Amino acid sequence: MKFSEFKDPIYVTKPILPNLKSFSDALRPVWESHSLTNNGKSHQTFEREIKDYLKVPNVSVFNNGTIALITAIQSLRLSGDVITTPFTFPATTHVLSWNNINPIFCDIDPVTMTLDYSKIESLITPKTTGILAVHVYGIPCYVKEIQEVADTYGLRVVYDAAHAFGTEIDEQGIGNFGDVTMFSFHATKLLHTAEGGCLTYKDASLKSRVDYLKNFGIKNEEEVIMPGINGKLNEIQATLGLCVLDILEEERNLRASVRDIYFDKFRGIEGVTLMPHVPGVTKHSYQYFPIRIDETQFGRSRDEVHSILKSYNVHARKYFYPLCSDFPCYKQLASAEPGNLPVAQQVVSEVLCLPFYGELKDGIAEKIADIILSLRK
Ligand code: T4K
Repeated sequence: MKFSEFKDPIYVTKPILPNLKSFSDALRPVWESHSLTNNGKSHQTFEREIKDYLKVPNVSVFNNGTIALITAIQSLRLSGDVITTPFTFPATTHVLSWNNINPIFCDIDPVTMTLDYSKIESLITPKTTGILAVHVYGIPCYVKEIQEVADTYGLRVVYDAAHAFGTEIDEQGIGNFGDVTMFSFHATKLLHTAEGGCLTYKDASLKSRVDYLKNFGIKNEEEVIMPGINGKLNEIQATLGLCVLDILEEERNLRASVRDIYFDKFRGIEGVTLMPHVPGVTKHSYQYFPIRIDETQFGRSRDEVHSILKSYNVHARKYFYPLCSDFPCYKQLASAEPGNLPVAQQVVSEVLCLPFYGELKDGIAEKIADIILSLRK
C-alpha cells in the first residue's frame, strides 16, 4: 500500500460535543428543577433559538426526525398517494407507509439529485394529495418549480430537510418553503441532540395542532382531542442542543475548510463529480460531502473505491444505496419499476459520501483524497 492505514477509524461524520463541564453546568438548573420533560424550560429556549437560527416563523421540536415527519403528514391530513423521491434514507418513504399512504416514486434530477420537478405532473392522479421532497445532502430542491406544480393541482408540499440545517436560499431559511419542513437533530447531524428533530411551517395555526399531536393529543387534564403520539424532546437533550448550538459556527467554519480541501483535490478530475453549485444558495448546511464516481472515466467503480478505503480504515458511506424503491416492501409498486427511475438508478451506483467533519482539516482530508486519486486507472 502506497499510504499507511489510519490508526483510528475515520467515519463519515463525528458529532461535535460541548466540553463536559459546560454541559454539566448547563444541566444544573434541570437537575435542580426536577423538570425533565413535557415542554420544560430548555425545550422552550431551544425552540426559540432554533426559530432564530433557521429564520422561520414557527418551530416545534421533536424527539427524532422520523416522528416529526410522521406528525407533519398527520398534521396536513395527507392520504391516498404522495409523490416522493426514491433517493433518500429509508425514513422518508416509511413515514408515508406509517400514515397508510402509498409512496409514488418520481425520478430525480441528474445534477442536484433532488426530485425532478418536470416529472411530477405525469404522476399526479385524483388520489394524489401531496409531494414529499428531500433536500438531499443539504442541496435544495427546486422549491419554486415544485410549488408551482403543487399550486396548480392543489397539493401539499412537505420537505425532508434532515440534511439541510442552516441551508439558505437568497438568505431565506430553507424551512420557509412548502407547507411543512422537517430537520433531524440525530447525532450524525451538524446540530444534534443525540436524537431529535423539528418541524417548521409558515402557517401559525398549525402550531397548536402539531403540538397537540406530539403530546398524545392532550389538551388539558380533562380533554384528549386527537390521536397523538409521544414526540416530545426531553430537557436533557434540549440542553445538549443548546450547548451544541453554541459551538456550531466553529464547526461550520472548519467544515468549510475541509470542503475546500476536497474541492481543490478533485476539481477537474475526470470521472469524479463534486457537489453541484445551486444558484441562489447563500448558506450551506455542510452536512455531507458526496462525490460521484463514473467507473468508465475513473477506471474504478464506486464499490471498489468504497471497499479499498475501508482497507485504510476510512469508512465512507454509499448514502443512499439501495434506492427506497428497491426495498422488498416497495419494489412491487408500479412507480418503483427501475425503468421509471433511470437517473436515480444511475446516481445510486455512483455516490460515495466521504468523511466530512471539522477535525479532518489538518492533513486527513488531504490524505483521503490522495488515496482516492491514487486509485485512478
Ligand atoms: N430523512 C433523511 C433524509 C435522513 O437522512 C434521516 C436520517 C431521516 C429522515 C430520519 O431522521 P432521524 O429520525 O434519524 O432524526 C444515520 C442516522 O442514524 C440517520 O439519522 C441519518 N438520516 C442517516 C443518514 O445516517 P446510519 O444507519 O448511517 O447510522 P450509523 O450508526 O451507521 O452512523 C454513521 C456514522 O456516524 C458511524 O459510522 C459513526 C458516526 N457516528 C454515529 C453515531 C450514531 C458517531 O460518530 N456517533 C454516533 O453516535 O444512519
